Amino acid sequence: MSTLTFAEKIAQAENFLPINGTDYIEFYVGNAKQAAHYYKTAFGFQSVAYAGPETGVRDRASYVLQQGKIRLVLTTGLKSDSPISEHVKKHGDGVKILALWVDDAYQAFEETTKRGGKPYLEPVTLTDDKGEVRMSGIYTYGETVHMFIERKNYTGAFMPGYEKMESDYNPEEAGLLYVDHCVGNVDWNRMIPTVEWYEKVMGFVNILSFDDKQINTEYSALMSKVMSNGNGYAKFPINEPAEGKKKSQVEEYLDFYEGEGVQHIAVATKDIIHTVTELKKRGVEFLSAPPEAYYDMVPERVGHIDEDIKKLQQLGILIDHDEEGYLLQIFTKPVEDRPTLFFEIIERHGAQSFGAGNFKALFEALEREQERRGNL
Ligand code: TYF
Ligand code: FE
Repeated sequence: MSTLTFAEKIAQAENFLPINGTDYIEFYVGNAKQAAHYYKTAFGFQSVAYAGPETGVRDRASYVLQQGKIRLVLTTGLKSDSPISEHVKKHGDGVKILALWVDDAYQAFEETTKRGGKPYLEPVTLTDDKGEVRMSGIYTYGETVHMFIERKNYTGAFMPGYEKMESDYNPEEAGLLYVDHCVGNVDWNRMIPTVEWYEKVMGFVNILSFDDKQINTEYSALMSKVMSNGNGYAKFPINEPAEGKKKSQVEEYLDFYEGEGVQHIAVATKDIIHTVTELKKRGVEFLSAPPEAYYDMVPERVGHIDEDIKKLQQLGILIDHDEEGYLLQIFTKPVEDRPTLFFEIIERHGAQSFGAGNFKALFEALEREQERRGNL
């Protein structure tokens, strides 16, 4: 076991790519209008901006939603030959862009491409009467992209090309605050090269690792390494399937996404009991709760927590801890018909880890779903 704290580990990252946080996450979907309605209704996101035919964009429609600091962009292609439609045809609805807020989008492109990053978008400067946004982008795993977004003095709703969107339909927020981490599933034997890519191209460091011996329930074998930038504002765990008794959950994802991609987005809340109660009321489906015995063990396994364990149990919220504190987390079922992307809701009380103590209970719940889908 390493004796370094998380803060000491991330301090070892290089800083040629200063990142201030997640700028937005863009999904390519089959019907952005309906997807936006779902994220507003079910998750409590608010309408912010729109781009599409009405605003002079001919090939796509994009809805920008926000809750706390989390910005989602839901984009659909308007013609079958659009790269967006091609992406949806292959992968189904999924994450195309993990956009990072940087100080300098031109420098970010220069620094990452000279270290081997594959260009997606050469640096551009977008301007309108609200100011200037600069952006560039490189590919990461699969067809997924990291966009680098530099916001100088921009005062518009989102960025040039988008118009502020006012809606008469504004369901209340559910307490989601910021993106905690985004996990990628990569192919067999691709975890190490992907980790090395984040080290070399992005200057990230590996802060945690789980091998298949730690994460091997009856079936759900996988390996995982968490990559972080130097201030911990960008954390990307990378999963690879591992050989188990039956099909790994990561393999199920790869089969249905038809390639590597984003597996889950973890969003933080300060009141997980309120947030999960709200989300359930609005129809968000979560993985089933672990058995009674799991909650009986909590005082012994985790020690004192501020929340009422009975309430956590009723909602199926999981509890874990590390040297620095504890965390509460719960996972939705996939939010598409393909068993691909899902969400994690997380509340941290000091703990900077990812819930390894919950892996057995969590992966058994995941396997119950895999079984129901006939993919075990
Ligand atoms: O991000 C993480 O590492 C945790 C645990 O398929 C996890 O949320 C890892 C793999 C997985 C689901 C959750
Ligand atoms: Fe997670």
